[in-house]
Amino acid sequence: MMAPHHQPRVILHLDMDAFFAAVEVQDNPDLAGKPVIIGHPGPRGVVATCSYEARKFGVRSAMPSTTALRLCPNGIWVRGRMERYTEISRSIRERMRECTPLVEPLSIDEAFLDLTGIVQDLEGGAGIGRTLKEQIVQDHGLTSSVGVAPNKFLAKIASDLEKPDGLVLFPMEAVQTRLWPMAVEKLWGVGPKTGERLKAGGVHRIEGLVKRPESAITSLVGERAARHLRALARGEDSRPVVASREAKSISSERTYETDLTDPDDIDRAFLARAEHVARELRRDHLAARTVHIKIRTGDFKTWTRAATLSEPTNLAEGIVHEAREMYRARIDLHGKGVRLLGVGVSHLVQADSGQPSLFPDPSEERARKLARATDEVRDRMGEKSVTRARLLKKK
Ligand code: TTP
Ligand code: MG
Repeated sequence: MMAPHHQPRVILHLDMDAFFAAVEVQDNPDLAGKPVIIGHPGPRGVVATCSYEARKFGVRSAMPSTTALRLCPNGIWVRGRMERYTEISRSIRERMRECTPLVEPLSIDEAFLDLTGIVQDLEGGAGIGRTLKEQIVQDHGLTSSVGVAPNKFLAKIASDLEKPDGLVLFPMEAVQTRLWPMAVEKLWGVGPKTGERLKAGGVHRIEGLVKRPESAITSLVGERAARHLRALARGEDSRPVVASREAKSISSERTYETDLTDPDDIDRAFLARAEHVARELRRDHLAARTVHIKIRTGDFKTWTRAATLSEPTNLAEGIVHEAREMYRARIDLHGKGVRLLGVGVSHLVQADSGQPSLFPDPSEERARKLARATDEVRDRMGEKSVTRARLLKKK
């Protein structure tokens, strides 16, 4: 049942504390109380996360390992074990789904739950939060932090307020006292650029967005962003909690007038389909865990293959890499040409958590920036305006 619109909602956000590091400590008690850093300490490595003991030295997620080594020379480095974290993440999600079917995972260690109609008020939501936290301790020995509020934005702000092991209720009345003093960067959608522009205009704290006249904010960041940010600053956010779209899929296929036989043409065809799918994903703020391909030859024989990525992506690069790999290694056309070629994705997850990627790497960051830039141009100039050089190149 959908709740009537006027009924205040009860939204819960849960985020695990120092997730990867806490799992390693749990699985190896020798590490307890020590500065544990997850990542590879080599010159090109980055920190995935670290224990709170290591944070005291200034070590942070996404920091170059060389910096972390300098800040915390006695840190204990542990290679990440993604399968283990995924396994625990799934089990926690199951616990969440015992509370409500409306669970929206944001990343491997956080999710929103819509408890409207299941509990009466925020207090009731906090009760569920307490139970969930206890269950996760019992199941896995891990602590988490929970925020309960009338919407997603405030719930996420709240879960961060008393980390680790926090449980914070954030009613509308707390907006002035607890939200307004925060730095503008705390708002969803304020990246470094927007942050700079706001600060250059003298808006440092969230309060400034509300207290200044709307026209002043519009002149700094444009009309759309101004409206969006001012609503958040007032504590308003009407986005619904959307149950995980793991069942949904997106695909793109094309039939060719003459069968493709040249490996370069086939490579290009994969890229074109992957670009299409990646763009759809980004448009819906989704990322995919599984890539599918479909190939049909002139004699109507059809092959389908699927593979799961180590982490979700919405970039053409990641999708096409996996697609070509499956084609090369797992399909043998016996010399026949390709009549139809399709690329699809499934196991979709929300991509707009504002969190940098797990194990970020520079080439992926570049690809992400490029995708963002071409999306922007296409939004303004139309779908056909930007095409990868690789697509046009005719050998
Ligand atoms: P976070 O929830 O951002 O961090 P955390 O759980 O380690 O610590 P906190 O107590 O502050 O919530 O991210 C969850 C996991 O995702 C984290 O344990 C490791 C991974 N991660 C990366 O691999 N790279 C990153 O840049 C970030 C931010 C997280
Ligand atoms: Mg976390």
